[in-house]
Amino acid sequence: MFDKKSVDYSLYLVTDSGMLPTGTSLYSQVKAGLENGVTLVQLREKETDTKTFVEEALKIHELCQQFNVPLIINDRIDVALAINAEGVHVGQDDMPIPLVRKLLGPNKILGWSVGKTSEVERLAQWGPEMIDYIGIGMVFATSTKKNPKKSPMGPQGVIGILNALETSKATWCRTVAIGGLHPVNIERVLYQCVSTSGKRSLDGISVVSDIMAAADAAAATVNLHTLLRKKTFQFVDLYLGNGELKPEGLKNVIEQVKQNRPLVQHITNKVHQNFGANVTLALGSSPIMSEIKSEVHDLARIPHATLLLNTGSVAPLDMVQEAILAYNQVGRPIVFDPVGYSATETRHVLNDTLLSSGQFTCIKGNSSEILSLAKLSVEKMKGVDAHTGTIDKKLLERATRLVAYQYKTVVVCTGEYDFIADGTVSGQYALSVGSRGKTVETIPCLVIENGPIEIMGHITASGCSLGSTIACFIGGLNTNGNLFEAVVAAVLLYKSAGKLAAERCQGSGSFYFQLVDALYQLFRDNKPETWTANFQRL
Ligand code: 3NM
Ligand code: MG
Repeated sequence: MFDKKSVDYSLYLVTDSGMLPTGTSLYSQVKAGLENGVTLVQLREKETDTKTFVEEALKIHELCQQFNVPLIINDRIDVALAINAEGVHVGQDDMPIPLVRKLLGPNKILGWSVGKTSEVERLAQWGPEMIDYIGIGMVFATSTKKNPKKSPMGPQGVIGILNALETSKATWCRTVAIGGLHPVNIERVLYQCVSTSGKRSLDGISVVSDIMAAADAAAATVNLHTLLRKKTFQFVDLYLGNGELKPEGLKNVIEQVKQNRPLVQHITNKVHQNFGANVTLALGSSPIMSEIKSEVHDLARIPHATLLLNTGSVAPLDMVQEAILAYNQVGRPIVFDPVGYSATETRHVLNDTLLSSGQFTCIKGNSSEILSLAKLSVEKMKGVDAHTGTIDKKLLERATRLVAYQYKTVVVCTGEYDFIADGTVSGQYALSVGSRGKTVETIPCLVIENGPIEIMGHITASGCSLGSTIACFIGGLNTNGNLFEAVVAAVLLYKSAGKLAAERCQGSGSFYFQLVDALYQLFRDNKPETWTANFQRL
């Protein structure tokens, strides 16, 4: 007997006969899926006439029953009732939900396509008798859905929907993500899409083309099934600890950088290019300021290659996205610096697009940028500079933690106080259950207090070059080197060098050169015990 309370939403196949490879059929593709781990099927045939639809539905229903898998019918409530399918899925422009439920009765599954938090509020008002699950989308751009009325929401949009379900107490409602999901991005989606409270993660993923258009649907399904059962996303070939810092850690980081001499590809703004290259050289590393799309995969494969992506002025979007893909594919680090995030609508959209294009190892921003990313900003940014109001340390700590947790990355928030939080949660993810106690409040976080270095603000690209420094240190680690340790070492060294340079300089011009000298010297000496910057755990 079918019980809708115990449905497994983890791998939800939605059909489309319009994309079948030659030699396959709707039936054969669905069968291959069911034999290899599909847990739920939706018949979604937009172009088929009613007679054929019913015939197909009967055959597919019989097939699904052999595997004890429920069959959902898209949109056609009449067809669902006629063949006694287990449920119906409708979109925002289809029959109103209360009417669908009235026709279906209480025991059938009713699914709804959702893209906005206001839609979540409505389903919460209807209560648990109405919607059983939602398809959250579209996550990424897809050519499967013709003329979509919405744009891709990215993993951060999915988190917004999960949060809305919690806020409106729709605890019964199950969730799957849909739209442009493929093995290249599924781990990242499952990893990042945890509600901010840590209590809820996706119950599954829904795919059309990844299985329906696959030449080998069985292999495609096995691949998806494996990703869903994996528990760890090792997105970078480093140790994703839990904020661990060993006594010799900082010194060790620099030793590794000296030995490995990382290649740091900078995709960065024009003002930063020259200074960033010199800072990189001062830290025993090799800069390359390449914005050539066709070489990113070759560069990413060079041992210890690391990408610094600074959005102050940007290379063509497709080039940058290819670079993100290239570094992600080979598990090499990406440091992201969202310069002027939310200063203008254009920058906001651009940075969000890039943030949803890959998994970043570290995000570094000034306090305004991190506050905006955390959606805790009180004022709109003026240009690309950090805000100048009074410093609310609790708010900055909260913002740093939030961004780290939501993007599952290490975040550096710079200013008079620097905050560093590690939201990578050891790369762990799980369906449904959220983060198993790892929350915004409990992830590792520390503050570095080194006093203001006022003259830093009188030269260009001093913040951007902290990005270069972090990239050199992360990139220089051995395989399984400690990511958090490298980021902390980079910020401490950079701040200490800034202090030293400020004492030695005579003005902003000589500060510029003194800063390179101080970085060179502190790196070469490698005596963290002499650095002026210190951290405190929070
Ligand atoms: N619904 P693919 S996106 C059927 O956003 C459907 O509601 C979407 O196809 C939504 O896995 C989508 O091939 C198509 O990208 C998903
Ligand atoms: Mg529809």
